[in-house]
Amino acid sequence: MALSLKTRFRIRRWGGRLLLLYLAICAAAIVISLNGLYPAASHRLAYALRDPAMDLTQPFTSCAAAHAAGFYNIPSGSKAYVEGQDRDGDGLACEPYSGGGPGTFVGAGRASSGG
Ligand SMILES: [Ca+2]
Repeated sequence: MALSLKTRFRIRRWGGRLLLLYLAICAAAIVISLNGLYPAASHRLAYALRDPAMDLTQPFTSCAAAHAAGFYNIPSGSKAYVEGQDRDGDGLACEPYSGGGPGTFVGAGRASSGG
């Protein structure tokens, strides 16, 4: 059975669209799976997408969001510093809840630890 040139073109065109749809579904499934497995990564990704330079030019909405993204001890000189997120007023916001948290501040070329 010989297909006409027009029919073969249609099949090829729809095949390409189906392939793109299949790839989009696979990408969505991967993102959803990773989001479930690594929620901290999704917070960091969301922040990275909002701020491509990852230099913390904007404050986090809460310390929980900062911690979920792996940021602690945000110094008062940073644009990400929010006075309301510095409970003890020592110039470091979003400190670990109990000494020696796992995260470090990486914005503005500074790193700090402790409270
Ligand atoms: Ca503090």
